[in-house]
Amino acid sequence: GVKRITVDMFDWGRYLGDGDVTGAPVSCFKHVPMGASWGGVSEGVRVEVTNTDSSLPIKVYWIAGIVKLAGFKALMRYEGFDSDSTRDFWLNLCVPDIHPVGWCAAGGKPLVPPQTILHRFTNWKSFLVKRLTGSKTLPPDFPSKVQESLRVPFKKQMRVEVVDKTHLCRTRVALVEQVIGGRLRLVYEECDDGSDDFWCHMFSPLIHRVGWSRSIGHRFKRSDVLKKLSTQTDAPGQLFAKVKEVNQSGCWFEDGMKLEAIDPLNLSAICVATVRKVLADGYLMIGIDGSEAADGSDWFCYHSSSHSIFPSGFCEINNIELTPPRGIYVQYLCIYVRYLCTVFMYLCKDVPNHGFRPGMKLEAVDLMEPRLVCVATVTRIVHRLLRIHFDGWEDEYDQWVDCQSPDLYPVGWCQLTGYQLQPPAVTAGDLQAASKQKKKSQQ
Ligand code: MLZ
Repeated sequence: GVKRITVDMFDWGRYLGDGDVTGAPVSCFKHVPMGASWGGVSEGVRVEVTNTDSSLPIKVYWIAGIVKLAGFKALMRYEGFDSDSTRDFWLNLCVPDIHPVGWCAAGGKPLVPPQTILHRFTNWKSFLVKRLTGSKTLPPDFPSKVQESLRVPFKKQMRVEVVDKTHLCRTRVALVEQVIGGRLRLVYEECDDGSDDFWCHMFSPLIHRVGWSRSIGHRFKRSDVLKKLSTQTDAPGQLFAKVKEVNQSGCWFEDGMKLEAIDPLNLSAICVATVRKVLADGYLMIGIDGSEAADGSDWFCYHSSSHSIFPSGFCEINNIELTPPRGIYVQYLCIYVRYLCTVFMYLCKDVPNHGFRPGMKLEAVDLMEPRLVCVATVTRIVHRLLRIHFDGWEDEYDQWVDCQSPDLYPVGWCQLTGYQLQPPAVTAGDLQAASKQKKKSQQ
């Protein structure tokens, strides 16, 4: 069985250790702070950081180089330690007080060698000149760029339309109650105690400007709130993620067409599904075969360009277990299948050079409980589709997620934004092993 253990502070550094485990690079995540401008950060880059290996009564700095990168976090080694790794330390490169080389000199800050290696050299100045010549550092505006990229345009009290988590087929108006690192806590309107909330990223396909449902013909729960508070405003349309424009002339989706879709209620499964209703602007209402409520209350909306729907045959071609429809056998319409394949083969080819590799660690939202951002691993990659495993949890919790999902974050994102990170679940087996280990080390 899996049990959740509360850990005060999860330590990514210790978890990654000094082995081969890697974190997915920040450049894999275009929606995160610095995601589009991480290019210059690599192993070997030198920065000026607080020197914690000093007994001086004032704050002093020293130069350190990146030994290994894992998301926002870097394993650092003070200059002068060379191949000695005993004082290596992990650092989040986007937290304040990390500076490009030259910052101390420019601002008159003391650059003092660590005490442990003070005896190794006599002329530290010439040592530094020799070491730093030709080495790389961060761009001078790195810290200000980080601050700028942490800004979020969504504000508290803004109104949005969001999927109704109890009726996926419709949306409701909700108010932004909290903003952390681009993730929004939304509270449905007409919910007085604030308990009926929903977490999602500001670029999530589940949120829209107020008025969106009506404009495309999506079901909507009207709220009977008569008067908006003067503090509340509709979030401006340009804040929301844009969908691809689609050309609906000629062959297009029609009611009854079959396809394969990630089950929104069980993201570890790709299922046989049916187009139930074609809405405007390229949106589709989809039903998972065999699990549909008679009134259509479990249909859900995917845009036709969504990377969570696939042509019939996608799973077979890619050796993914397809969840067949529950209930009676359904005869599929081959003529549609062929047509859909043509449309989708084009979409499937649209595989960005995302950079994810199996085994990479990251911080991922558990979309079944979207408040939770968890320690996770990429375990499979099918074109642009990633299988995300939550460390310590059984495989049935796994989720299929598109490589550009705004619900995936690099190692260190929670620390950077102040979001709480869910550590790996600890199993009874782990605990036994840990206690054996402890006994062994005490002997
Ligand atoms: N309520 C659930 C949460 C599971 C979260 C898993 N995240 C990967 C439980 O505690 O079992």
